[in-house]
Amino acid sequence: MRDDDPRLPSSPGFWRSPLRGTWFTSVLGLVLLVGITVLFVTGLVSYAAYNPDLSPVNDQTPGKGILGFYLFSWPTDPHWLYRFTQGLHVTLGITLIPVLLAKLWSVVPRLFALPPARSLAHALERISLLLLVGGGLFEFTTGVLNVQLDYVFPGSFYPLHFYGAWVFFAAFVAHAVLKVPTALRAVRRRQDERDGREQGGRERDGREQGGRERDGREQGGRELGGRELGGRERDGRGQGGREQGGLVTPRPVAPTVSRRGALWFVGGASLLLLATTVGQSIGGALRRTALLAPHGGTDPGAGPNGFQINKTAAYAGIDPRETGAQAWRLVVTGRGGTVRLSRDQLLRMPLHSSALPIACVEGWSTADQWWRGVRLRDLAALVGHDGDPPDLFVESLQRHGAFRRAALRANQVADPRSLLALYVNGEDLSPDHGYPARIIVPAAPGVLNTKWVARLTFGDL
Ligand SMILES: Nc1nc2c(c(=O)[nH]1)N[C@H]1C(S)=C(S)[C@@H](COP(=O)(O)O)O[C@H]1N2
Ligand SMILES: [Mo]
Repeated sequence: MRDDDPRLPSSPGFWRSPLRGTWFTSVLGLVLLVGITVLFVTGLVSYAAYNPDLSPVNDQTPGKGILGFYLFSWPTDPHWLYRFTQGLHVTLGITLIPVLLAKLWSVVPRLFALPPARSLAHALERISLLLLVGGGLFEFTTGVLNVQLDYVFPGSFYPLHFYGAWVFFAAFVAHAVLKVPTALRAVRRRQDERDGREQGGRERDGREQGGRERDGREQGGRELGGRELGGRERDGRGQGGREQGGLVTPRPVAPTVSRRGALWFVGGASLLLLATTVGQSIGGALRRTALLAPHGGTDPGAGPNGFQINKTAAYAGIDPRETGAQAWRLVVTGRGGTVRLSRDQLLRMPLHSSALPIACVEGWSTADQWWRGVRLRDLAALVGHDGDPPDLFVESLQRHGAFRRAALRANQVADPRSLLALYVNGEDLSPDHGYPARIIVPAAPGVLNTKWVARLTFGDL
């Protein structure tokens, strides 16, 4: 079996699109360089925002070990912080899907190239490519499935996505170190050519020869308009297919679209995804444009409680009899002892208002809502923590489900905007938004805003 038999994908002649080449791959690669770096950083930040180092219940990736070295105290300012970082993470991730796919398509001949390894160094390079391609597909797939299908990996999305991110990003950095110089050169050279062409006005002539086959060698290094390809070595060393790192086909079929046109197509697909996603993070009237948003189809209704609902009371198994005035008591514990408070007793405490959003890990968020309730630090003071409140462990009436408990950090408890909310937008909380009482904390991820709160324990986490 010869590796130049064009019937086999391992042969450069098997891949015949004239679009492939260093310039096309480089443009996509540079977009991904920036985009994936932002995804990695916002992803790590999202993980830190859960306070996983604070309490086992927040720690969705218990075996992370040194990968959690960077964890830090999530701030409470600006109050839209998580709304921004996670909206960016999810929206950007979805928007980059066409770029990722186009990039993989543009280098697919290299992925099939044989022999699998010519040397130890080559073997290592190909293993890193496997981690890169596999890791990239894995991260994008798990991310999209989690957002769209609502926790298809029960309890295990976080470790998968988190470990996957580290593996993927390590391979990504290695790849970038090797390829960025080439990519920058390819893109810059293309700019030189464009400048030269404008001056010389030689575009017309060049174009007439475009796509016409003179010999395989020349063709390999040629672009549709007959212009020289970005990655073509100036000194003319090597053959078309080789000098391009095997990207340029030695047997091009007639082009149906220019490289530039193909890029516009990829960019257009990205913009379409962006336009049908971003509304979920902006909210307001734009919510309705978020056709791809996971909860895009459900209408939260109108009125004060008419903003997005994640899990309904029915879904969480909250029995209305447990939340009534007779049955429900908030149990607050601290170093000074335990108090049990009815909703009426809470309403007689000093009430405060805060304008804060709900921002879910899935990327959607609400505009600021007006919450009214008792400050968490006032509740801490009630059970012996005056002045300097400690960490807080919150438990819901809910009996099953990952988000029925959460731990808040001392800085979150101390913030005067952090409330045990009883009202929203001037009305009692609706059952679905957590009646009789829920947590709301500035800048925090939605998971920390526990609904149907039953018990607060200050200190000793
Ligand atoms: N008890 C309980 N509280 C919870 C949840 C839950 O499943 N159970 N989900 C959390 C998540 S993931 C989010 S994004 C917010 C959503 O709040 P909302 O439904 O009022 O918009 O509630 C949080 N509080
Ligand atoms: Mo959420």
